[in-house]
Amino acid sequence: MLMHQTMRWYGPKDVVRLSDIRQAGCEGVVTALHQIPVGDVWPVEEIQLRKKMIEDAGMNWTVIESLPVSDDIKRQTGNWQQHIENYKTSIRNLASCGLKVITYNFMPVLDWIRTDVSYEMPDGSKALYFNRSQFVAFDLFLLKRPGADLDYGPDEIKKATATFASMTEAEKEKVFRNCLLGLPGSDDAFTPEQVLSELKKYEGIDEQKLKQHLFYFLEQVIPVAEETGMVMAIHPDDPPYAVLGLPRIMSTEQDAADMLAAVQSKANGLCFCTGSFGARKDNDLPKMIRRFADNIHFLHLRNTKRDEEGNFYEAAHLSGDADMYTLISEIAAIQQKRNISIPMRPDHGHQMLDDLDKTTYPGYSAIGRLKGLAELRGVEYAVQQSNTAVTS
Ligand code: DNO
Repeated sequence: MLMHQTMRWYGPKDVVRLSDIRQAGCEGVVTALHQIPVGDVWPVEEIQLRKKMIEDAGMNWTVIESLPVSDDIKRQTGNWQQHIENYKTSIRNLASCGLKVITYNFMPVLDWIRTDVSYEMPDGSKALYFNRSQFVAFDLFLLKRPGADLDYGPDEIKKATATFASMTEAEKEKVFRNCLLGLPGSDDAFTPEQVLSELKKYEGIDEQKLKQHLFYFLEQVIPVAEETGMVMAIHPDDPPYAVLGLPRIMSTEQDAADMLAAVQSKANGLCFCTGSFGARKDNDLPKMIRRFADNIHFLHLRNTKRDEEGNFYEAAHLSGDADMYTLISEIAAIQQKRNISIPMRPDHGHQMLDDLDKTTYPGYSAIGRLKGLAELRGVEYAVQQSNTAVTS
């Protein structure tokens, strides 16, 4: 039994077409109704419409990425109770259309963060990159977040000061823009004031409180998921630690264990992102896959290359710090034990070949992901064949 191979599709406006994804060998796509404001209900008609588009292209849609959780729910402010009710309705609507897995995250304000979305690799292809020192410089000198200096040690501040001094105005502007790409809700550029006001809304919410809010949310929605046959899959923090003074609570093995213990149900699960968890050296990925075997409902397979300074870039899928062969062998064992095919997608890909001239969502060009998928598929096939050889 092989993983269910998919790619993310951003909807009809995506430059990558459904036919491209199909030709890459995918059986399905994962997508979301990005046009619906966060917090609102996803109506059945719109879900059906999207589903038909995908089926007409010869693929299926079983995984949602993402049904977003509003910052109001994360903070328990404003319309949060209504948003939870709406979330439950959306789960019911999605289930009634035959969908199976809901991906979401509980990161405050920002989703993923990179300082560079076109980091040139030695062969001329481009990758996503997180430069720790540039990020600290962004926080201290571009955003000028009050109290930021208390979050970093003297060495780090010294290094960021030197980094900042060496940056041109154009570089500063680029880093500022890149760091805020994961700030959802608008295509317009954000001003430092706007960002600071979003951060301020989290004042008084520490890790423990944010965890309580996550657990409350799960207590509310997991019974609905159970009732309707849906499963929930939380995406880990990216990068996996606190940023900009915001708490982050899905970064480590312990975080995942706490969440699964808080609401015990098969429907309460993980989107196991090897790239996000893998950006931390202390996350033992094969061990985590074994430990959370029954609650992994979706896989993002990606590799990162870390250095001692806290920088990392997104390496090719089979390079980097994670041993993809071992990870896929662990996944194959879970699939066999659970007798299921877990949905996966090659997460991100390098911008390369003809895609260098196209503008796609950072990390989501067609050819780089196709290459990643082809490599991952090859590894899985080999793992499968050698397992069969051993058991026959
Ligand atoms: C980045 C993605 C994330 C992910 C969300 C899930 O490329 O992996 O944006 O979709 O965090 O809610």
